[in-house]
Amino acid sequence: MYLYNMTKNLTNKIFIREEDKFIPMGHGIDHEANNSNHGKQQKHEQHSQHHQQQQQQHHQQLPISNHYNVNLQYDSITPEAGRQTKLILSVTEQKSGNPIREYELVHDKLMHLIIVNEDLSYFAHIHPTFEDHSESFTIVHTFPESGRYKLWIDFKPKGGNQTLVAFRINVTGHPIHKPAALVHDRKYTKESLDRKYQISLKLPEKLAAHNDADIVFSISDVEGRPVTDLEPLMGAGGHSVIISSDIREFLHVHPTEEVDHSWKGGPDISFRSNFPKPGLYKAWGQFQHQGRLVVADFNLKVS
Ligand SMILES: [Cu+2]
Repeated sequence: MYLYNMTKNLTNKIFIREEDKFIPMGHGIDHEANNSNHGKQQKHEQHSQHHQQQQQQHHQQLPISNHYNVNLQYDSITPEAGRQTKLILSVTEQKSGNPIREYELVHDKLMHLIIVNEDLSYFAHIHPTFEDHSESFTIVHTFPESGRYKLWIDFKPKGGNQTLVAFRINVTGHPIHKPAALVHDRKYTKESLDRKYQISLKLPEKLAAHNDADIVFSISDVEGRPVTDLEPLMGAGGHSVIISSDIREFLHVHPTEEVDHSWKGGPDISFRSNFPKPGLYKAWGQFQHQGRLVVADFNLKVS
């Protein structure tokens, strides 16, 4: 089902952008509060390079009446690399066209926004803010390079269905991003982006599409000592987002185990995933330790 955005240009500076595709829950993503297969998810942000995740679950296709339209507007009209772009997101009930003004928390946030570029070399997970008495969420974001980006927005209207919507946008300016194809590098131990941790990924012997697979992130310090006092991130032991190399499939994965606020854990955090099709994917794992966000990414091949 395709949504589209209208141009509602009140100031001549705000322009509603093309929409991509409405993704019914259960198609590539899943979110559900009480799915036995996942526990939680988390999200976090880091400045200048945000990362976050969510979880995936299995959902039924929603009745059409419960679908929503989402408008993405941005200011300036042409997002430019290295410059702040204000993103404005508003949600309306598809049938009535009424704006949605109340939302439920999903993983501790009212709305999650994940941004990647075309080759998945850039990843951000940020949380637009909802102003009281407002009809829209806003966030200011700076795209690092020009090129094509894809945005996924995840939210749950009060009493409604958790919804994931994707948009594509083009960013102009410099530097110009030079896309590099994702490769199956078989590197399953990496340093975190801040180089303070070592993260290993343990995979089943065979990752096959349409089968549940437990993927396990194991977090150690730089000397290889296992970290056993990870903290909850977005109400979970960690978060993982997995996106296919063609940037069509998006999985929000939550750990298989739930945690409360006093939780300390690690070094292993397990996520149950179900890949919708064979191919190459990139997986980001996000964790929190001593108040710091720990992020690493891996490339996975699914047969
Ligand atoms: Cu989020």
